[in-house]
Amino acid sequence: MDASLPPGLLDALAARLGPRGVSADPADLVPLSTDWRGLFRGRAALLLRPASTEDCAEAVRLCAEAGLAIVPQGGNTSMVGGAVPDASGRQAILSLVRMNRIRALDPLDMTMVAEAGVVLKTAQEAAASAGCLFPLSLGAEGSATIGGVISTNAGGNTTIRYGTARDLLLGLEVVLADGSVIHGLRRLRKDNTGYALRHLFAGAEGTLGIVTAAVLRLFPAPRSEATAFAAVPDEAAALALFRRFREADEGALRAFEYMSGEGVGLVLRHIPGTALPLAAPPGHACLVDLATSRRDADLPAFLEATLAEALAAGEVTDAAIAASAAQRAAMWRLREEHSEAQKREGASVKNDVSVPVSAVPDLIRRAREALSALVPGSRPVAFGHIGDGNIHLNLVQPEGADPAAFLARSEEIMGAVNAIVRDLGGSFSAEHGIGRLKGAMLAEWRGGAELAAMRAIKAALDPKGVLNPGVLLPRGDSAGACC
Ligand code: FAD
Ligand code: 2HG
Ligand code: ZN
Repeated sequence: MDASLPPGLLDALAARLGPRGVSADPADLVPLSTDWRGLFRGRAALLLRPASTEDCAEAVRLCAEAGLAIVPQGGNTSMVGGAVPDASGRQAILSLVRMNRIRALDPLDMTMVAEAGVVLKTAQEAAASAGCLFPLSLGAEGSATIGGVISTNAGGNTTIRYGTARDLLLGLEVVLADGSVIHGLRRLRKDNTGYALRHLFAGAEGTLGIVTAAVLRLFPAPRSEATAFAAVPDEAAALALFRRFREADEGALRAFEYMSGEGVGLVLRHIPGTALPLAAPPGHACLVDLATSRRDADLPAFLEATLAEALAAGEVTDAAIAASAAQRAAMWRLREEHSEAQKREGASVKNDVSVPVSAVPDLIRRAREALSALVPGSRPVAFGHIGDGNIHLNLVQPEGADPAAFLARSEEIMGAVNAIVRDLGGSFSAEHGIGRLKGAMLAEWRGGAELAAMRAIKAALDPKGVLNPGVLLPRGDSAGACC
């Protein structure tokens, strides 16, 4: 146990949360104190694991009273170090993993009430078993939690059709920084009763409150699906292909993802069991994913006909259509394993940026040139949600280079991409958020009245600075002096 813990706090927490609810054991604390990318290695004072909203509220109240800061954590898959403590040893991790019940699911209301610790994939499966769809989907869905995806307003692969996590949120239960609870689990489609507080907590990264449960929107389950992996000549052709499908049947498009040849190559090299469904490695590729709940739809025929048109127009050079669910899953693996493959290749610097959709080809071309000139021998890997204008413009270290020396240039690398993004009217963080990584960028890009409004909201809801200090708002911007 850390000697700097306020006297009596551990006993009070243990009395309330029980033996499974509190740990000061380094074997529990250490793995949860490092982020998925290995960029932030913190030191936690305690691990709190409440099993109910009431216990969570009481734990927050006790910590706030004792002046111990709290870092909410779900699956710890944050790409920006938002869910890990700093190195002070004076922050407690509050993990929601024991709050993992689906409280209700109503196929007529088309809603699900899920606790914050429910894993995203479990939520998808629960919806499917009731003949419904919970559409949020991302590579980390086997670990990411409902509380985490709401708190980061996660996007992922289906945003073009269903929006981000915020768009899927009807109601929210939240523990505030003083331990009081907003009981907002309303299953209403229409509810104009004052400020839409749920939208404030979505994307707040645990700095305004702790999400304990949510009412999520469901959709009809698809009756027909069709997926293709297509080689395209360049980024402009990828966008033209996206436009072609959108114009042909926007309602059928579930996902449309872009991958550069470099990224696909890394997946094939590092991820066992992956294989290219095309005759030759593509310079650029798209994954086209269609789904509908219509009874009369023949999506495979529509996919084939539209790809044939694209082939004739020179937008596609080769394509494979999945003939089974296994083939569809194999095509998706080529996309979803991009992050893991890059991790196995060595150090990489990530740029999760967005620009107006029309500017994507310009963004990728200019960033590739700038990055190759900045770090000779490095490998730009562009991939992502092209239909949202959200491209992950990652830079993988030169082969054989020292990872630490390469990562030491992160700011310079992110700065080079951000300069282009700014010129194109884009955003420096499209879906991963701010976390501990991008607070300075937030101050630079959203300064003035926008940042002042954010500070005012933080000061109003968390005057002592108990919740996730050092995350989202840069240090010095938290209202209180908790840590
Ligand atoms: P954590 O990482 O545990 O936490 C994320 C943030 O939310 C932290 O600031 C944390 O303090 C806060 N938080 C967590 N739970 C709560 C809660 N209950 N109440 C209040 N605050 C809370 N993101 C995308 O948007 N799109 C993608 O396509 C995508 N793909 C990914 C692929 C991989 C392989 C990985 C590792 C990550 C990916 N991410 C993606 C990033 C990540 O944001 C998401 O995985 C997810 O939203 C995080 O959920 P989590 O439960 O792991 O949250
Ligand atoms: C994705 O779209 C995620 O796969 C992760 O947002 C992106 O690893 C990354 O940079
Ligand atoms: Zn993404």
